[in-house]
Amino acid sequence: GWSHLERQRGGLGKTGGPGEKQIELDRRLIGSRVRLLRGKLEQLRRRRQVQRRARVRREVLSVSLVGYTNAGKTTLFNALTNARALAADRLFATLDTTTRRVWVPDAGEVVVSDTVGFIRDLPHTLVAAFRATLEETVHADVLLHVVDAASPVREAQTEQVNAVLKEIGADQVPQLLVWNKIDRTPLLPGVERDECGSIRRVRVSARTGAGLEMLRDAIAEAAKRKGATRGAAIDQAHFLQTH
Ligand SMILES: Nc1nc2c(ncn2[C@@H]2O[C@H](COP(=O)(O)OP(=O)(O)OP(=O)(O)O)[C@@H](O)[C@H]2O)c(=O)[nH]1
Ligand SMILES: [Mg+2]
Repeated sequence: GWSHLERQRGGLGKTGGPGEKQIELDRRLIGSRVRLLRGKLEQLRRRRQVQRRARVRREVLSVSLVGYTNAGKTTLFNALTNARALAADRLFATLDTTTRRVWVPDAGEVVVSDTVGFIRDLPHTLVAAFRATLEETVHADVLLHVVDAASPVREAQTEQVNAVLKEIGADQVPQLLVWNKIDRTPLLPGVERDECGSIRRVRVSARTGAGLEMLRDAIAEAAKRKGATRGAAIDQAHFLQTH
């Protein structure tokens, strides 16, 4: 309340009148209140963000496009999501993460993110800025690692990207290799699986659209796997509660 106003009245001030003192005191009180509220609001905002992210992670598959710069991530992002993000034949055409929700048949809603490209020997000052934009990558359910299949150094670029992923702690996120730009190679669109039947690589052309249906199917498969894991986690929780 403002009862302190009464107590302060009576001319305690040596310089200036009592009113001036009072204004100063009020300012301090209001200042600390504002600081407290700001802190609380910030706390709430963070909590909301965390909850939203958890919700997003639980209910929809999140897919991040990663890869060497100029591999065609943004072109593929646009092709998959019907977005119109800037794709250009220059280094670092994309400087921040862009996210779109898309509906994939058999998978439901999927959140797809385009990210900045990786490059060899990135200047240290840039590394920090890039790390921040790539932070979300760590939380993705699946990484689509886009490779320029027409590049003579595609293997080295792939390794480079994997090294950066490891650096940012995203090397444990399930990865799907996407060999892009096959229109500039003799390669045909297709899906390659490992001994366990898991999809290892999809060959596509983001430009012509070749292989994109297979890529969508691959994403749907990943979504089903996530759903299965989620089901298992729920069973586990139920088991722990009732026994
Ligand atoms: N021929 C061919 N060119 C492609 C294909 N996909 C992308 N490109 C071209 O490759 C260049 C780079 O494409 P982007 O989509 O901007 O590449 P990015 O990986 O997003 O690049 P950064 O954002 O700089 O990391 C552009 O000129 C695209 O038109 C493809 O499938 N075939
Ligand atoms: Mg881009």
